[in-house]
Formats: sequence, structure tokens, C-alpha cells
Amino acid sequence: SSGYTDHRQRRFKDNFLFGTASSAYQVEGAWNEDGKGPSIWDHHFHSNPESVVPGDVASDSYHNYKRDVEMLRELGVNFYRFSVSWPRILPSGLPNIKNEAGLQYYDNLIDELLKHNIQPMVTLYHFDLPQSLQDLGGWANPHSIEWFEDYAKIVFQRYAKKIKYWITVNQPNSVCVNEYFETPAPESVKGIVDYLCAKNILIAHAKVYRLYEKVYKKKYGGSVGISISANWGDPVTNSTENTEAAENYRAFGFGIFMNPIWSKTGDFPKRLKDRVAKRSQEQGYSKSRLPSFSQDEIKLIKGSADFLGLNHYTTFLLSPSTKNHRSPSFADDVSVDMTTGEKWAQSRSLWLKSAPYGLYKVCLYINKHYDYPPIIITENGWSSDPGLEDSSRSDYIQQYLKALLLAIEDGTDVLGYTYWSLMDNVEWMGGTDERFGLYEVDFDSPARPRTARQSALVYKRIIKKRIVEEGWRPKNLKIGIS
Ligand code: PNW
Repeated sequence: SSGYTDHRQRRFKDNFLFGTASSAYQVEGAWNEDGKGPSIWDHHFHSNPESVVPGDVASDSYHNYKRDVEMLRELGVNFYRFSVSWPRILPSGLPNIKNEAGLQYYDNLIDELLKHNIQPMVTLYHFDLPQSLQDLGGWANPHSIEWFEDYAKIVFQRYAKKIKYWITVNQPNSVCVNEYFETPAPESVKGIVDYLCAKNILIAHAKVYRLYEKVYKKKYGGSVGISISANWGDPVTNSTENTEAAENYRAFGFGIFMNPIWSKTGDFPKRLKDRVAKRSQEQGYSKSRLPSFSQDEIKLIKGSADFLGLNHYTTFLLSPSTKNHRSPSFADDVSVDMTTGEKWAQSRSLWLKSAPYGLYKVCLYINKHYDYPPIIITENGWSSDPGLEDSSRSDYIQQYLKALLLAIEDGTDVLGYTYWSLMDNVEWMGGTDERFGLYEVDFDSPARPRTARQSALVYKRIIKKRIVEEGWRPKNLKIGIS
């Protein structure tokens, strides 16, 4: 449409990795089978006994893992990102009881993947803390660092020889900042618990990274990263105030977790430290609500990742806040209003619109500020209503992967891409209404049968041809292993 044709065919290199993802609570079900303990999500949904709890059975991957691997073979992916459920392995959260049936489940899944040459990419923690540890304060308790190390030790001991890619924590920003998740948190802890959690989870991550580095790295040569949610934030117009608002959004949204690991100096971003300190003083605290790191902790965390797991879904347009937030709170500290482009396609989820240029921009921003870290896109995905003809998802995948090719061309070191999700699952507070799957799951049927959507064939073709043909659609929805 710009009037000239670009004859270069951009393609993904042969060693570029394609995969899909899921997480334990969202797909496994079997919430209390074979000795599993309750997670905070089991606890949360069961505290409201009137409703059916979608996570009790979820997509029933606990019993369907062979079919899951068959779907991965149909797609032709190089890897599958899934998470280990901490309370399935350690029902009390602590290593006093090791649940062999739970450990066996992951052996079965991993072996089935390896048998078909699909690399397992294992997330240690994807939101499902054992409830027993939440009762002790969860990630706000500094002992959570040891709890996580003890859990990771058991997982590494059992599986390290089979796993090349590890992710310590999924989206610490979603774990720590309650406002993002809409789970009810007591008002009294807001603006405090968020930052205690951020500090502890960064140290816990780094300790587990160092553990792998020391004990397993030489022997098995795997890589360990962390997945951080980083949507792009642009100023709604280029005024000074809006540009400031966008910088605040980036510092609080993802700088808080990236800066300590990938910046030259380590530690939380200066913008974050200054802002929380100033607000805390105005609010009468004797010191900043943002805890500080010791020099040793800064050193421990700096460089504690072999790759940056980037979870990227969308873009927001920022301006200074016009609302009065509860004070103190994380939202009050950031103080931005978020809007989106009017013309951007809308998904089934309120927060999710399509703006592929944002993936390009966030990559270039990361390169500039954190010196070109190796990146694996560990999540990127789109929600729709039920139905197999999901053209909006096909568009989303094609357009975001086109943007990713441009980011790679402009120097971004991207090792792989993960579509979220392999199949429909429990979208946390959204239940099963928001469908992110390449495969549809029939939640009305006890066996939870899965069927490929149009987008599964679109993704399969990209993986096979290593190019993006925008607008390409399959003639029918038949999919097989080839
Ligand atoms: C991720 N946002 O969460 C999670 O890692 C998945 O478990 C989840 O199913 C998936 O995205 C879809 O929601 C996010 O507001 C939650 O931009 C919120 C946002 C992004 C990701």
C-alpha cells in the first residue's frame, strides 16, 4: 500500500524454535488426585462453594497428556512450555512429603515429549503457590526464598538431565501486583506487599539460577531464564506529560524486574526508587515502601538469566492519571491512565487488543536499555469465543510474527517464539469463557476432547515454511502428523 514492493523474503532461521505453552493449574485438573495439595487457586475458588470450579478438571491434561503431545506433533513444534505444580510435588509446600505420583506424572509427560523429539521447557512457578505457604504470608515472607530453593532442588534432581530450558518464575509482576489479577487482596497490604514480593521473588529466582549454574550447568548444559510480562506502553500523544507517563508505566510494569537482572548497574530502576520513596515520604512512612537490596543481593541478581522470557500480548497508550487511586497502592505509585487504539482489533478479553508494532518496539527498547539480551518469546496469544473458525487468531499470529521478524532484522537476539496457548484452559478469574487455544477444548464433555482450530493450521504452516504469508488460510481444518 506504500507503493513500493519489498522483495526481501524475511524468514526464521532453521535453528529458530517454535513452541506453544500451558500452565499446570490452567490445564491439569486432578486438583486433589494422587496426593496433590491445594494451591492458592484451588483455595480461592473453593472458598466460594456455590459455583462450579473450572480448575478442578480444567482441560484434564493430567489424564490427557498423550493427546497433548499428539497435538504438539500435529503442529510440528520444536518445544512445549508447561509448568510443574508445586503442590502436586510437595503437597505441604515443604520437602517433608515428596509426592511420587505427582513426580511420575511429569516424568511421563517429559518422556512422551522426548520420544517425539519435542523439547520440554519447564516453568517452575506459574502462579499456583501451595496454600500452606500462602498461610505463612506467601512471597511477602522472606523465607519464601528458601521454600522456592528447596522445591527447585527437588525438581532439578529429578528432571535436570532431561530438560534443556528452564523458567524459574512466570510473570513476577502478575504474582506480586494484585491490581493486575483482580484477586481480592486485603486493602491493608496494598502498596507494600507488592514490593516485598518483588524483592523476595527476584532473590528466589537468582538463588535458583545460581543453584543450577553451580550444580547442573556443566553437566547438562541447560539454560535458565525468567518470564516477564512486558506489554508495550506508548504515550497517547507526544506531550512531555504523556511521555513521562509512558516511562513510568515501563519502569513499574517491567523495569522493576528487568533492571535488577539485565542493567549494567543492577538494582531496581532509579525512576521506581525515586517515585516510591517520594510518595512514601508524603504518606508519612519513615522509609520507602520499596525495600532496598544489599550490595551482595544486587550482585547475586545481576546477570542471573541465560535468556529473557518475554510474555507480550498487547500495547497500551498512557497519560498521567486523572483518577484518585487508593493510597498507598501500586496503581497510585504508577499513576497512569491506560487507553488503546480505537482501530485495534479487540479480542474476547477486555485488556487484549492487537497492536503488532508494540512487539517490535518493546524488543528495541529492551535492546537499548539492557544491551541485547537473548530473548525467548515465552507467551504471545489471543482470546476468542468458542468456535473453530478463528480468523482473528490467525491474523494475530501472522501479524505478530511479521513484527517479530522485523525486530530480529533490526538486531534483536530472539531464540524462539511460544504461542499461548496450546489449548483452551482455565483463564484464571476469566474461567473458560476466554479461549486462547490453537485447539478447542470441549468443557461440557467429561473427557475434554480437543479439536484443531483454523489457527493451528496457520501456525503449523509458519513453522514448516519459516515464513509468514499474511492472510493465508487452510482449505479445510484437517490436521495430521507430518
Ligand atoms: C498471562 N495483561 O497473563 C499468563 O501468564 C497466562 O497464565 C494467561 O493465561 C495469559 O497471559 C492470558 O491472560 C497475563 O493485562 C495477564 O496484559 C494479563 C496481561 C498479560 C498477561
